Amino acid sequence: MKILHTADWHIGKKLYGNQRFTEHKAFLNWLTEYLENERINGLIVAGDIFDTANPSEQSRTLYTQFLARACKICDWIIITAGNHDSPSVLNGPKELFSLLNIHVVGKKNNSPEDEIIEIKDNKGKTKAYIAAVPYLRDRDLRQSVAGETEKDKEQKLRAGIKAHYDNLADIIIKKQNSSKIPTIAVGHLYAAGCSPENEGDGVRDLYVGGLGHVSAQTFSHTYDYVALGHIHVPQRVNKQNHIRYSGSPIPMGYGEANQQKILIQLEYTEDLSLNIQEIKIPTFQELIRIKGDLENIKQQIKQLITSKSNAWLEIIYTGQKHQGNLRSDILNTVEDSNIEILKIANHTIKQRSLNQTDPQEELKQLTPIEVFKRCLTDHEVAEDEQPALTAAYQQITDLIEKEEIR
Ligand SMILES: [Mn+2]
Repeated sequence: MKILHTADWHIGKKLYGNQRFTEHKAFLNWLTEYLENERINGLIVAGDIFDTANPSEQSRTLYTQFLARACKICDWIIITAGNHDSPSVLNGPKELFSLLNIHVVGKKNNSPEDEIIEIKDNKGKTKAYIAAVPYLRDRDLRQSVAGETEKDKEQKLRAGIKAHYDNLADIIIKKQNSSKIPTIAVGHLYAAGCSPENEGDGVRDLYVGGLGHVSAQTFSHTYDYVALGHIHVPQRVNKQNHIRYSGSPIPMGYGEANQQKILIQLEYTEDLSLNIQEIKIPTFQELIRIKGDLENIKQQIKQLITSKSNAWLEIIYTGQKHQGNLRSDILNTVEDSNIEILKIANHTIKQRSLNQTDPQEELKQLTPIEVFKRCLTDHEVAEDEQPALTAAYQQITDLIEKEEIR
C-alpha cells in the first residue's frame, strides 16, 4: 500500500499581489501524473488547502478539478481543514465526495468516530485506519475559566490535544481487535522541536498563543505515522522519523525560495513494516531574491536575462548612495525580458531612518512619525512637500490604530 502525504497548498495565495494559479495548476497536474505513474493508493492532504476562508471561484475550480481526476487514480483521498480553511467550505460537498472515497473532515464535532476513517479493500477487508484530525480551535478543546493565566491555557490546550489523539487511538485499538492494521494520524498544528524558519509566510503569528507547542509525546504509539501540516518547511518532529511535516508544495514567499519542496511517500510492505521516502517536487516558478548596490543588482539581473530566466525577483537595495530613480532604473533593466520584478525594497533608506542619532536611542523611544520624518530627509524630499506627506502619513497611522487595519 502506497500513501502520499502533502499539506499547506494554500490555493489562492498571492505573492506581493501576484496571482499564483499557474503554479498551483502546474503542481496539481504534476501530482496527478505522479499518483498515476507511481500507482499511489491513498492521498492525505493535512490542512490549509485554500489560503483564505472564502476561496475564489478559480481556487475552488482548481481544487475540484484536481479531485475529479485524482479520485479515479487513488483508492481514497483524505482532506482535513487547516487554520486557513473554512470548515463549512470544505465540509459543503462532504457527503457527495464520500461517495467518491474522498473523505473530508472540516471540523471537530461531537462524535470522534467521524474523524476515524476506515480504509477497506474491494473485498471489505480493513487495510488501514486514519485518524483524520482537522485544525483544532481553542473552543474545540477547552472551556475557559475565569482567572486563568496564559500558561494555564497553554497547558490545558496541550493536554486537550493529547487527549483527543489518545481517544482516537483507543477507539482504533478496539476496532483493530488485536490484529495489526496500519494506523496513521493527521494533524494541523505547531509542534515544538521543529523550526519554522519562514519569513512573511503568515505562519509565525500563530505560534504565539493558540495551539502551540505540542511535542512528539502527543501522539500515541498506536500511530505508525503522523502526517502534519502547518509548517511550510518539511521536517521531522523531535527527530522522530514517523512524525513529519511535508511542508508546502510551492514556496509561499521568498524566505522559502531556496528550499527543496517535497511530498512524503509511505509504503507498507507485505509484512506491514513502513518505508518513508521524500519525493522532490519540481520548481514551477523560480523566485529569486537579489541584494546589493545598484551596479550589483543590475549585473545579477543581466546574468539572469542571458540565461533566459523567467524568475520573479525580489530586489533589496543595500547600497550606500542615495538613488533617486532606483525603481525606474531597475525596472528598465528587465524591459523586453521574461523576468518580473515583484518587489523593490530600499534597505538603505530603512536603515538610515532607523539609525541612531544618539547612542542611547532605541527604536521604541521613537514615534512612527519621527521615523517617517527621517525617511523624508533621507529621500531628500523637498521641504515644501513634507507637511502634506506627513499629514497623510499621520492619517494612515491613526486609521491603523483606531480600526486595527492589518
Ligand atoms: Mn496552517
